This record gives sequence, C-alpha cells and structure tokens, in this order.
Amino acid sequence: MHIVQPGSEFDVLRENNKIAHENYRDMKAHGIRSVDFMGSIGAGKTALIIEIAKRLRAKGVRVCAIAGDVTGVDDYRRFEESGLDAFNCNTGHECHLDANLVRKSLSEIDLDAYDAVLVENVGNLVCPADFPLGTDYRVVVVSTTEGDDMVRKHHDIFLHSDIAILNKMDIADAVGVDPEVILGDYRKLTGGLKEMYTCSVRTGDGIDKIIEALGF
Ligand SMILES: Nc1nc2c(ncn2[C@@H]2O[C@H](COP(=O)(O)OP(=O)(O)OP(=O)(O)O)[C@@H](O)[C@H]2O)c(=O)[nH]1
Ligand SMILES: [Mg+2]
Repeated sequence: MHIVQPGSEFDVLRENNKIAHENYRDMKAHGIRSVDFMGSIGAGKTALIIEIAKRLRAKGVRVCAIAGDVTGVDDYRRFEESGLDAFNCNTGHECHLDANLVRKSLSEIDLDAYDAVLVENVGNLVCPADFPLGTDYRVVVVSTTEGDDMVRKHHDIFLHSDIAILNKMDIADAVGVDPEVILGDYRKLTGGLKEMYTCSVRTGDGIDKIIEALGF
C-alpha cells in the first residue's frame, strides 16, 4: 500500500516557491529581465544562450549567464569563452536547479551591472518543471535529434513553461524527424493557444523571433 507522508514534498516545493519570489523581487528591483532555459540534454541550451546573448549585447543589453550543471565547468567556460559574463552553479547530485541555488548565484552577481540574467538549467525534461527559479520567463528547449515524441512524453515541462523551442531545424531531414509532428503535438497539448518556436542555432534562423518573444 502506498502511504502519502504528509508534508515533505509539498514543504520542499512551497519553500522553493517562496525563495523564487524573493529572486524575482530582487531581480525586478534592479530592473533585470531573466529567463530560465530548461530542456533536454544536448538540445542546444548553451549554444542558444550564447547566440541570444551575442545579439542582446549588440543591442546594448548588459547580459550575464548562470551555468547550471550537476558537476564541472564546461558550459561556464563556453559562456566565458564567447565573451559572456558567467557564474557557475553546480547542483552536486540534483537533476535540476532550485530557487535557493539560484539565490546563491545571484548573491555573487552585481545586479546593478546587468539588464538580463539568462539561466541554463540542468539538461532534464522532468525535474526542472517543478522548481520555478523566479525568472520572468521559463523556456523549454528540445531539438529534432531527440525524435518526434518529446512533447507527448513530457507534458509537465511544456505546460509549465511560457515558451517552447524546437532547435536544430537544420538537421531535421538528416535525422528523419518531421518537425510538424512535434509542432502539432504542442498545439494539441496547449489547446491551440500557443505556437512552438523553431530555430537553428547553427544557421541563426528563428533566433530573433525568440528574442522578441522574450520581450527584449
Ligand atoms: N546541427 C546543429 N547542432 C546544434 C545546434 N544547436 C546546438 N548544436 C550542437 O548540439 C550539441 C549540444 O549543444 P549544447 O548547447 O551543448 O546543448 P545543451 O542543451 O547545452 O547540453 P547540456 O548542457 O549537456 O544539457 C553541440 O555540439 C552543439 O554545437 C543546431 O541548431 N544545429
Ligand atoms: Mg549546456
């Protein structure tokens, strides 16, 4: 018999949401627009953030990134090497960032020095959905190389995000995936109310539309 223990899980989520509100309040107090990029492993989150940041910097937006990973500094280094100010945030064991980890990263950042904070979450289409970080936007990124069933298999993250992106359109044919299937699943899931954005970080197609959707 499965016995639900009162408390625990709900307490963790409630505490996360409380801290997320504090993150939101602090970033807003400094005029910062923030985005949480969730999505599958290898979907192109780091590549997309680097490209978006490059275009934002060209418009004069002062931007930094938080690199969320279980261990290591790979994405942090890629951000820095691209000329983007970055802050590394390792979860240790957890498969998602939480509001408290982001709070610690924010305490390292001079919030007056930036207009935008782009957060890369840990590659995972399940756990990050339950943990808002206090950003203005929650984005989910998948790519054509993961097959055409991502939306059907992962309702929660698509329903918990404000913007959904299908990346690697340039190799959809090569991997035998019909993007229309994924876009149709998303339309069905969201009752036809929302369109999924398509892009290719490799060719640059679709990136400006995403930047516009994020309100920059
Ligand atoms: N062909 C093609 N490759 C891409 C595109 N975007 C990213 N890639 C490649 O896909 C691989 C994974 O990209 P990343 O940006 O590291 O993906 P990620 O989502 O940050 O991965 P994790 O942080 O490990 O979850 C890299 O080799 C990228 O160069 C794209 O639009 N087209
Ligand atoms: Mg990455």
